[in-house]
Amino acid sequence: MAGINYSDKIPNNVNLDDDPRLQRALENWQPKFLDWWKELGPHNALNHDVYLRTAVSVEPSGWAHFDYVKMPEYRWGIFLAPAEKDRKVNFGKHKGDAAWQQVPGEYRSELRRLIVTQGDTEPASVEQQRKLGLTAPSLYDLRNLYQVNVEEGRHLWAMVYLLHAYFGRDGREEAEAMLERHAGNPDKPRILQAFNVDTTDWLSFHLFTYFQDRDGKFQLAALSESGFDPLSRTCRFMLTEEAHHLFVGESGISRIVQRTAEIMKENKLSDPMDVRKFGGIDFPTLQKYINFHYSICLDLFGQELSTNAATYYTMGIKGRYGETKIADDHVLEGMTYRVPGVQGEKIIESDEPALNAINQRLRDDYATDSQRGMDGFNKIIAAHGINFTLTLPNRAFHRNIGPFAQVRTTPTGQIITQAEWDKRHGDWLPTAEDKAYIQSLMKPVLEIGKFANYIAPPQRGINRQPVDFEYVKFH
Ligand code: BYC
Ligand code: FE
Ligand code: FE
Repeated sequence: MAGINYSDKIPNNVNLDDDPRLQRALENWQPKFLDWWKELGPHNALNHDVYLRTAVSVEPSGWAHFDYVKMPEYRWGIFLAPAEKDRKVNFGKHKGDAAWQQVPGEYRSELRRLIVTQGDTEPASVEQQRKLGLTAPSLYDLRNLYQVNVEEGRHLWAMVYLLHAYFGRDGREEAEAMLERHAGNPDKPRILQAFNVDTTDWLSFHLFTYFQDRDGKFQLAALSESGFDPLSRTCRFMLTEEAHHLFVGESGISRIVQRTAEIMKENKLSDPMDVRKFGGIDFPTLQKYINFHYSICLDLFGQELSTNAATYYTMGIKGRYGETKIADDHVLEGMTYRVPGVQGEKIIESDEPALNAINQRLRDDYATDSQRGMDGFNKIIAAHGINFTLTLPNRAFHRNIGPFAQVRTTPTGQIITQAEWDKRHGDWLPTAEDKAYIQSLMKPVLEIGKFANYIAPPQRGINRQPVDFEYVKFH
């Protein structure tokens, strides 16, 4: 197992030294990546010293090293999880064959498309979050933002490596295009819609890392089942980084909920909206933001019935979540899966071919995982003796992809008319006024150990450092 080579220009554990052509191609792309980082990475932050972790090993035990780093000097590199001996293709029509170390010619375009779509989201998220550093609620949170940003940059490297190493000339072209599409650019937008929305405030940031990075977790998990072994191995290592992003989101929302609950309890508030008088984020507004972020993330799983997904599965290039742990034949011919849809004025469920329901199954797994954290938030509220329950909206609510894009529904999944939607959507999604209120709270708090009033301090610091540690130093 090759260790990580940090003496190289591009740190890696793939023996880049042995492949001078590939090394040159990547060294050619590297300055373009850095130019992109300087232009569209974290705003005005090139010179900060940030207490960041860097991978020193890909083994599950102790891969992290912590130190102050200026972000443009972060050691972005190429890290694959260790190869699994005699790994097989575990599903689809090649089930039982040896996993592929090269791209099977007949699946080239599908694999490239999946890798490009995955890769495109990574720099997109950095672009979406680039202004947040101006309004951080604390140094601790600022450091977490930057950690997430540099790792999303590394995730781009992971996909660009695959494109360069396995897709020849068109792979190199796709790698260039990753730096040409931009989040929210009307002419050259990012591929998936949820990656074109600006992340304008820290409530949205924490919901982004809770909901949108969780799509990353599930998509990466499905790709890590791939019969194309280099994709599997790179996704497996990416998942270890993803876990931190999800921690940032879940703990961030918990801390906001905690603070709101404290404000309500201390001031004996019965009307939750009164929290605004004390500068907190009231639960009804939080619920609207949850409705927004969750619904746009459900779209990221594609159509409820997808022949693309069936094809990827049968080819053996994208599996299901926890594929090898599922007790079935992993071929799915003739099997069915329950899929929601619309019939007239009603939301119905029907049994559909399991192969066509691969996207839906992943979305269901995602929904279950999303609910788990919500239960935790509700426990915090209940522990303060407050009667309020945060919920995930119905899967039909505010959708843009799949059968539910045709209808308007309430958050509980009642189909309503367009006229009623026009009248009521402000009860369910953030209004201009809600956004203005949240924006009014976004004042930077950069004193060591201090936190903005709308968010509780974390229980502990990063890497056993105290909460009042100087996580970011400015110059
Ligand atoms: N937006 O058959 P369907 C992350 C298109 S997040 C726009 O269901 P498929 C991260 C679709 O392309 C993880 N278009 O599609 C998180 C298709 O077009 P064609 C990102 C959409 O291919 C936070 C048509 O509609 N990774 O890592 O089965 C921070 C039919 O749909 C959308 C991946 O997504 C949409 N939402 O499913 C940083 C994994 N949905 O063929 C990073 C790779 C569908 O008619 N991607 N369409 O022209 C995939 O697996 C698939 O591309 C999708 C779509 C699951 C996204
Ligand atoms: Fe990522
Ligand atoms: Fe992430």
